[in-house]
Amino acid sequence: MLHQQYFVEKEKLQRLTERKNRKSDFYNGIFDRYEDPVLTREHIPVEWKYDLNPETNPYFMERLGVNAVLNAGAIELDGKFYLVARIEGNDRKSFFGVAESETGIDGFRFWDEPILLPDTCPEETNVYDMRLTKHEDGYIYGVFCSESKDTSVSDLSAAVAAAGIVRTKDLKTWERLDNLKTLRSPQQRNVVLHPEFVNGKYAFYTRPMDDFIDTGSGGGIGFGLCEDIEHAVIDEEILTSKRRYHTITEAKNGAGAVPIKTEKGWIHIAHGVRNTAAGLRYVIYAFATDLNHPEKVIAEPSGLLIGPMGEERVGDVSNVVFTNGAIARENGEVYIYYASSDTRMHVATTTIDKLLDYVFHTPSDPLRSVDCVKQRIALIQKNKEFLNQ
Ligand code: M1P
Repeated sequence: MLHQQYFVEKEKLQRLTERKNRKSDFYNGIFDRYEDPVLTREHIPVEWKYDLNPETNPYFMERLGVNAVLNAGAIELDGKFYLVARIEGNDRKSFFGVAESETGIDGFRFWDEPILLPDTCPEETNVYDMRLTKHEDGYIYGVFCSESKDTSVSDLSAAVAAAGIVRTKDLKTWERLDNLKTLRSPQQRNVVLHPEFVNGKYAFYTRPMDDFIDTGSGGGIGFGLCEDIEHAVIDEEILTSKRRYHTITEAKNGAGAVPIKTEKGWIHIAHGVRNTAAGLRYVIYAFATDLNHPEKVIAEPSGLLIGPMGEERVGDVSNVVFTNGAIARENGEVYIYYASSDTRMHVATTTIDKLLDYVFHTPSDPLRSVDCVKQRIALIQKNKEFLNQ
């Protein structure tokens, strides 16, 4: 007989997935925030955590707990919203699971089982942060971080990050391709595949790094081309959005969602990191690149688009918001999925029109306090003139 608590846990999960999510009263005219997260560890099916047999689990104990659900890739297929979330077990290892929803703001349910990726890299210890690209070649590609122990040094926590690549047509059957090789960067994380060919080649946004945590000499988000997606090799990486002193990207930055194509350019939603006395602070920012040269930045508004607020500020890695998935619909709606503090997933909604207005009409960062004050006084004076008309 099933343990009584099984029904209690099932009922809790049912209530959670049926709960309607509402816009919060947050306002900035750019995007809407929502009252509830869209995916949390509480969304994990009971069968993924408990052994239901009372003979082998008499106390109905969690056998394989889940610590966090975060950093999800996102895609729309046949009008439904899909997230491929990073699920971190209590054992610190991450894996991927597909959750689907009709609305994109609530009702996300995980499929029956997590994704079992083809095991082609024996040295790979951890996988996380998949970006999903609907490529014009007809495949859906998943590019994720493939992490292995760095055996060349004695430090137990030393690791090597590389970009793993899988592809699918239905999010069910996954084919693993070779990890991306970047000949001039020893480590890679936050790699995103561009949805179109560029000069007949596959194009990747990269994040050149000297080290697992520090980007070192890596100057920002990179961009490189490769001929063969099945054995992807990038020789030269050129810089797109650069890190800058005393900005939100000073410590590092990285590509986030797959860029959104608009009539005025590609809109990128990325993350920027700065250091503080309380540790690294991660925020989300946006910029636009040229339609024909997706590596060339043509607009970069000042500062952050989304910063951690309220309860978002606290979690396993506090003071972090991070995105690796957004859905832009035919009707112009945009759903930006972001994780807070490496713990849970949220959605922010906006439109292509609003994002374009934001990216092209928000002033850029003048990089010095005195010039920032001048920028603000110019706005105030313009408003005075307008009000006195
Ligand atoms: O802990 C915050 C984020 O740290 C990493 O991002 P980056 O490579 O820019 O430092 C990633 O590991 C990410 O998963 C994590 O959310």
